[in-house]
Amino acid sequence: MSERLEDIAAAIVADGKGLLAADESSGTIKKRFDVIGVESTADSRRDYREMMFRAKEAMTKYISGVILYDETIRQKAADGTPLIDIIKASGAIPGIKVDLGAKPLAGFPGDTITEGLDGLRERLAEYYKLGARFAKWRAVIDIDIAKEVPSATSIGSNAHALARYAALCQEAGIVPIVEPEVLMDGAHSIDTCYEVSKATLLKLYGELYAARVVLEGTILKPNMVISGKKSGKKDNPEEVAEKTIKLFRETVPVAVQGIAFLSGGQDDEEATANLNAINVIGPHPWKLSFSYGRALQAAAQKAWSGKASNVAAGQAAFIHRAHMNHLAALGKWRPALEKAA
Ligand code: 5MM
Repeated sequence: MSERLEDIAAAIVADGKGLLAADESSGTIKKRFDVIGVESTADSRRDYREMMFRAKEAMTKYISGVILYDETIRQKAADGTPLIDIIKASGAIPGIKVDLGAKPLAGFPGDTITEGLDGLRERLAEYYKLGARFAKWRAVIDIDIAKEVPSATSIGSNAHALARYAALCQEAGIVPIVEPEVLMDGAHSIDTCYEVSKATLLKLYGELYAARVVLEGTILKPNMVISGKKSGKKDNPEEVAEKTIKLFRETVPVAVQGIAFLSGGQDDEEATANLNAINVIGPHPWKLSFSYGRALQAAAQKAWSGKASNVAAGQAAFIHRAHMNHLAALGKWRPALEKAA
């Protein structure tokens, strides 16, 4: 495939395709495995991810690329085949999480700053040799208005780090997935989410411009505009779609190659319904697709539950969610398709 950044980015958001975010760090995957009663070991993590990467229908028809964690990009399948080769053989593009996590921002209680810029140039060169053609960096912006979270300093520092990361990626021939996640964990309203997301994206694109990042060779991985979980409010997909698109029209340059949403803790079907509603009100200047972690994997984890005898069931659950999100990326999903399956 072409090595041009623009072409790689375009392939990531090819019609009806999206990313599988399988880049849970060891701490996060342990939490996921705890829920299904599976011990998190190098082998269990390998078996679980191999199960997904070998789900042929999902990987060839619905998934354009996989975001990997450092351990996974170096791991071999049970039969000795490097996992990255299984991904490539299906036609999907391997990607890599390169941030080193969100840490408390000194002087700003409740805010975080994502770290990992030191030595990033060298790490990117190694990941390129290993076969990664895109990368991901996640900035985490929490909302707690009473505590003045997020601060302008947090938004500014995270946007600056994202821009430095993106420039280093492009220098290395790697497409940066730029993920400024405004969390949906708080008690805030959908309109507060819109305001904070707007301040974040405006700052982000200012920093990307200043860092001379070529937007055509980038993908934005944003949150949707949605009420905080603790607000107790479930927004209807049409409202989420209308407010999310309004936000992007006001902040995201048309030059950006594509937008691939995170699911952020939405239920599986909710994440699909919202993505579908967003595409139904198109056409839009960008492709709008998915880069889901939890919303693509939760059902598969449950069906698998760590048993070799459940691999086919785990793959079926993963294929189903990937298929539903493929349809949503095209604006062709219907609730009845869930029940039919
Ligand atoms: C898959 O989870 C990713 C890694 O999380 P940690 O660094 O906390 O282990 C995460 O960045 C993910 O790629 C995005 O948040 C999207 O995942 P969701 O589950 O929100 O769709």
